[in-house]
Amino acid sequence: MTESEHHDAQKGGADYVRAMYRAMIQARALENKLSSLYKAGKIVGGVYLGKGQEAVSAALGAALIPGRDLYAPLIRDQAGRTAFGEPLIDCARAYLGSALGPMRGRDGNIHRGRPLEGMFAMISHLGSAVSVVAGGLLAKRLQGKLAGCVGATCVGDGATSTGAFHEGLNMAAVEKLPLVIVVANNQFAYSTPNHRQFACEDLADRAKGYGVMGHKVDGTDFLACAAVIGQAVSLARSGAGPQLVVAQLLRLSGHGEHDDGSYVPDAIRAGSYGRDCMDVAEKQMIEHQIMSAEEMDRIREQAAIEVQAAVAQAQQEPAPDPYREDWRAFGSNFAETL
Ligand SMILES: Cc1ncc(C[n+]2csc(CCOP(=O)(O)OP(=O)(O)O)c2C)c(N)n1
Repeated sequence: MTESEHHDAQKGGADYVRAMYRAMIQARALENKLSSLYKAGKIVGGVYLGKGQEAVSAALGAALIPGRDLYAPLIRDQAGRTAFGEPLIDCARAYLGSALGPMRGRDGNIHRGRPLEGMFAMISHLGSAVSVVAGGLLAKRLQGKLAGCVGATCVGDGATSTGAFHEGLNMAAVEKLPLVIVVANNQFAYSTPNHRQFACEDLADRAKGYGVMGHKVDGTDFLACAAVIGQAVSLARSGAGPQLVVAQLLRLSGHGEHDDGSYVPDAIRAGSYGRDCMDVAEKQMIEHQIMSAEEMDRIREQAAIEVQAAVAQAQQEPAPDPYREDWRAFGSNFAETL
């Protein structure tokens, strides 16, 4: 978001919500395309979708200020990445192995980032992003650059059982860092149901134990996500310390495209968390006169064109040449950019 849109995010305003929706549509269109490419055998490695989790993801990404804030997205955060400003071509290039991509063709899918712009490369080790963002915020404080900044990450319910989650959140609470953790509780950590993952009634109750503010939201409710997650980011930015948001939802895909998610009981799929946040978004925006059906159609058409262009471009780009590649993590000029 731009600075002026950010003021709007603080109020849960229309520009923020519209930015969320645009990012959700772009992410859904891109991921549908990636799923087709995967099924056609054109993608090496896994494909991970955020279907059903886009409202939560976009609410966080759109509330952050690129270039100022820190953001550590997870595998289901294409919508958040897009809302934070990641160009679609970064994703297409990473999945299709282009040497011109952010990971220079050396990582297949989601471990990409733009660290110099405040977006960390994704870490597969569950919970680790919490420690990384907390550390990034502490580093900003030591550099005298923390004022007005927020550091945010989205994790799954599985991450909440890890040591890194505990250590990072505890440290952030003690240091009163402006850390926002959004837990996308899709009720299964891969195939492990919540009752085999934690024994507390609600993960948001843990906030009290850490001495931080806790929030709950229905992650399928588009406007509720905008209000609750937007407010959590504003609270962190205004000095209220770490914020733990627990969003209840269901992923409408498998863990990855290799997984059919058959361990999710039909009764849960048929329940209220089985609804698609995209449908909810469209209904709510018409009801609240935020966007017309025609405008949504235009956004969808534009997204389809942009996705097609990004994928077509990445498909014709070269793969890395192992004999000529510079294998250093950030390339030879990284030190000069610090
Ligand atoms: C520290 C750690 N332990 C185990 C794994 C293996 N692993 C990969 S995904 C996953 C489950 C993730 O669950 P969750 O975060 O709830 O996300 P979901 O796939 O359900 O959306 C596990 C256990 C890992 N990546 N990191």
